[in-house]
Amino acid sequence: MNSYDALFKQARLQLDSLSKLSSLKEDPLEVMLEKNHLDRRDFIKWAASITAMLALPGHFTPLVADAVKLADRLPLVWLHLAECTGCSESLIRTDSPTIDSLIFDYVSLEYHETLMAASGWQAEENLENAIKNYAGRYILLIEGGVPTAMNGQYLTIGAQARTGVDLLHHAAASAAAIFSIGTCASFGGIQAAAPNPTGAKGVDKVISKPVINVPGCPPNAKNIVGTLVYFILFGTLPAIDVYSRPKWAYGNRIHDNCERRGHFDAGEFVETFGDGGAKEGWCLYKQGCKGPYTFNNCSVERFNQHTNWPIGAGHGCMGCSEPNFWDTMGPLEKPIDSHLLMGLNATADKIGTTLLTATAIGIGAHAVASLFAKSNDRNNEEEQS
Ligand code: FSX
Ligand code: SF4
Ligand code: F3S
Repeated sequence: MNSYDALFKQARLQLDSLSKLSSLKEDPLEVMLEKNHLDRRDFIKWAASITAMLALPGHFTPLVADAVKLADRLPLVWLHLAECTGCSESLIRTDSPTIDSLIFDYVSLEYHETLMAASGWQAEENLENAIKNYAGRYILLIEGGVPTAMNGQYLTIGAQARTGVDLLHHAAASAAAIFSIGTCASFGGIQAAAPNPTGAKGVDKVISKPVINVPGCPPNAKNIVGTLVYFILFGTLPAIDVYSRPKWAYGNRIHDNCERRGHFDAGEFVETFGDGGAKEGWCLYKQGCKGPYTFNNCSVERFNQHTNWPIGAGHGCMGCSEPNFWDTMGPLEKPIDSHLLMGLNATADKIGTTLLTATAIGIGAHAVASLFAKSNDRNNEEEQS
């Protein structure tokens, strides 16, 4: 049996056991799609694109479709901590409902501070009921960093003024799976930028259970939905990289799949925003693009119903899915200091051949990787002290 056969079997067993649970929604998915003028063909096309995105072979498409239909069996709890709500916006703000956003109507979202109708005591009661009634079964999604200084007092929520860190521990204790949605929940985000007065941290630095990080400021809606579908499909967490990001989404560098890469290799750079090179769509490296040091799938999946993405719109990547990017990727519109990157910037002026470029970028990426490793070591030391 090859590994895909084993995965296929695992998914079939998982879906069979999910189908025995009762639905938490009134209408099946088909009815919801119909109400939004989407037909079965749209849905299957979408399921095929999710299957490809998860790096699964095409014959998994019917299983992915079944997994989505069974998404109404799993309750979701979504906590907001220190952040701007951009992650939720990324998912739901579209001019017409997409299947990605509809899936979040279809799952049983038991608690989400910005989407639920309830407020005040009623909202707090909803959260407690979800935690109690679905213990061991709900998926916990966290948006936002966790302020830990002053016993977490920098963030209090609700009438009882519970701290974010306390709510997180409480909700995480009985969760079946925990996803950190966005760079804030994954790595602390802008709140954790130096000097980090609130002691903001990523979720996995605060709780001891396994956490899947889905970073990006904000993350692509497709990466949020794909992570959810993967868990429903297999009942397990996906293969992850060193920063606990799913490899299917964060396994490649922006630079490797960038539409401007040919211009980088040819030494054709935008020298100032709005110049002739900018009009020709040349490489944004000299305008501070951090695509060579950033792992994400934006160039392939794009944003806003696949219309565009930062580099397509004419601005460099800011490295928003990397740990500590506010501190390590600045200045945002200039190349990282040459002393840091061992001469990559000097080389960019002279290059014209792919070989030289690839070598230079290899050195640069390695230098940044070591920088992150050092900065992570520093964080760990701080935590232990
Ligand atoms: Fe904002 Fe989310 Fe950035 Fe953070 O996205 S878009 S500050 S990652 O937590 O709301
Ligand atoms: Fe694309 Fe940025 Fe790489 Fe240039 S440096 S090819 S704009 S990712
Ligand atoms: Fe972020 Fe760069 Fe993508 S800034 S959205 S990782 S192109």
